[in-house]
Amino acid sequence: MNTQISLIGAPTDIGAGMRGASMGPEALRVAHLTRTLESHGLQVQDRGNLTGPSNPWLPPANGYRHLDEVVAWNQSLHAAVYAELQLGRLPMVLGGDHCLGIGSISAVARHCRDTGKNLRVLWLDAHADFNTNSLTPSGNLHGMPVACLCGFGPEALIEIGGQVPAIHAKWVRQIGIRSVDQGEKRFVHEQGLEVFDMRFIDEMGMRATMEQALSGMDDNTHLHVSFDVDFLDPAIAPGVGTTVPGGPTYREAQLCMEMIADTGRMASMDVMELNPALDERNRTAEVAVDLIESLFGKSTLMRK
Ligand code: 4U7
Ligand code: MN
Ligand code: MN
Ligand code: MN
Repeated sequence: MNTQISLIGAPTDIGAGMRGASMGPEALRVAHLTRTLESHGLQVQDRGNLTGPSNPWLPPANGYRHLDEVVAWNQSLHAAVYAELQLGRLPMVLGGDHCLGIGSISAVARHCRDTGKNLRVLWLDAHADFNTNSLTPSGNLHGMPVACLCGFGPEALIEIGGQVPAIHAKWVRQIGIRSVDQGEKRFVHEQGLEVFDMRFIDEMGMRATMEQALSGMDDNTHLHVSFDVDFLDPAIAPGVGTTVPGGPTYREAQLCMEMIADTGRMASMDVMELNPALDERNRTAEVAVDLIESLFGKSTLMRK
């Protein structure tokens, strides 16, 4: 795995239904993200925070809240992530709400086209994030990034990566899903997204789930992990705006991250939706850093 990590802060809650995810990047830093990664021999460059429009807190227009502002943040993030990939580094986006997955993953997809890599996206989330302006119950764009990346969304967002669609549904594996809206559910099936929902994890266990979700990759695969912190059970991760009960436990989440690390194929990632305004003494940020540590190969005993 690439040991050169670039942290990119994207401090905005422009796509969310609740304010506060804009403080996510700093909370992860306060939870010692850099020092923790460095303790595992990784070389970390913190690129600081991107800037962009503030949150005007307006109602939806044409089914989208804050579309222009969401476009601006994602264009800027796209450029930042793409630049790090071109430098041969592993970009780690510190969100920020999950609408930023559009800028991040469109950059990864563009880089994969440049280099002839096969892209695999692991979407760790309680939600499918596959709404469109006609399906969304909220107008919040953090519920639409996967659809936008697959080419369903407003022109200004779907074309950020220079090619529409930026990715194909069959490149995506979603894990931990337990809250999908009615119309969104139908659309997920129609488009053939591969979803390992909580029912699947309950029945098969995290090990078999991850074996399936990670199967079919090879030396030419670029693995992108988009980690929405609300993937985790609220008992261990209360600091998110959209908690859904019944998520992975601490041990299940650790195993999930360890199995991703074992592939050695992760080449970019996002940490999204952490909301320090709703957290308890930064404990959700600390759990997130713990899990990120496992994603980079920390395990209890030496395995190599
Ligand atoms: B997140 C929701 F209606 N589906 O679209 C919506 F339940 O990035 C929630 O996964 C979206 O946290 C959650 O507003 C987006 C809602
Ligand atoms: Mn999400
Ligand atoms: Mn979510
Ligand atoms: Mn959320």
